[in-house]
Amino acid sequence: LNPYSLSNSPIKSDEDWMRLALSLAYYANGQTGSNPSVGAVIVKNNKLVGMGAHLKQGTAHAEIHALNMAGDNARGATIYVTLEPCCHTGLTGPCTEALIAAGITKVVVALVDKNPNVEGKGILSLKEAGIEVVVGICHHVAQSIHHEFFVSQITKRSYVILKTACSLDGKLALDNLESQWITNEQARIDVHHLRASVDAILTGIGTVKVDNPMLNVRLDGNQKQPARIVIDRQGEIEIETKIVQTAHQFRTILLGQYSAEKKAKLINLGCEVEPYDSLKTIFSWTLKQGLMRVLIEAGPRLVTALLDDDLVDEWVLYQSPRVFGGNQSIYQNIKPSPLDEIKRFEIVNTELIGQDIKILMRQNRK
Ligand code: AOF
Ligand code: ZN
Repeated sequence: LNPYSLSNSPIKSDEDWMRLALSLAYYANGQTGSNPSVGAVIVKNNKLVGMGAHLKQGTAHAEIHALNMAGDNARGATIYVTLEPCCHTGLTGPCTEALIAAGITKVVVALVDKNPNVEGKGILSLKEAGIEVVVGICHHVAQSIHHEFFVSQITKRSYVILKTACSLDGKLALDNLESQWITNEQARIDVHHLRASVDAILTGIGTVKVDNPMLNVRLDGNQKQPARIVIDRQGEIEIETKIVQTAHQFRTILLGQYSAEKKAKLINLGCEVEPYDSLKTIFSWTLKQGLMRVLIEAGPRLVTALLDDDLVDEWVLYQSPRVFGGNQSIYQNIKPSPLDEIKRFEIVNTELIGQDIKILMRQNRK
């Protein structure tokens, strides 16, 4: 959802300025680890005097960049921010104090921050300093840009995106495992765009054994590669697999128990080795690692376990209009639900990619 739209009036409204802040946030989305890619714009006498975006976790927040650009012009000016300014010290200091010190007189915010360290307290401290605060301008667009951040603040773990590709009858392959590709070439390119938008891709040892995948992004001009995570509880991964052999090139995390000798070999090849505890703990660990969006590309066992544990926040389903027959289902036996607890996703978008259908779905977590 690109918020950018041109205003044709020389007198800009609060919505116009907020849309500019949202554009900055939109274009920095996906590069800020577990932080939101906040955008900020400073305006004085209907003139743009400063702007900024949070570009990378651990570096300055959007407001600070905008204040630095505005300099003395910040005194008596209005700032438009896509998210409530923070009032705590995390990896950086509180933005509220910087805004107060710079003499900002009005703060327009799209959304209240869901981070429990902030959540309304930023707005309160601005008001206490005599600053006028307006909340809720363009909040729908802001919600969509900061969606993954908000969900991860509620669940206290990474935002989990499940990707599945199957035939009409829910199969991932023919019984003789002959068809390597379920979906068409265009849909496969689409998956690379999906990969490029996440911080990590997680799979199970079963998939590594069967497919020997690279799990990287193969698109022209792509700079950012997601980390690759393999659940390998019994420490079975073979040294010769592509994932291990390319661990120096792409961040690779193996979760499992290994003999001291094998562990040393894996680390020497560039792998990180961590113990496996449970699916839930993996995703709280990944969030702490700054891996906010985790994409799951895995086989029936892991897919089923994720659904059973209600860990799927978003589901991207590619379906080919062919009937494979046989037994290679993309699920195992998912736990039966009582009628009133049936898991339900909201369809956000459907798209025809060649002759495959792509359905984007989300859980409604509030
Ligand atoms: C803002 N402006 O541009 C961002 C905010 O560890 P820190 O210091 O970077 O703080 C991260 C938290 O700050 C993050 O969880 C969220 O609540 C807020 N992000 N706040 O005022 C910004 N990126
Ligand atoms: Zn801040």
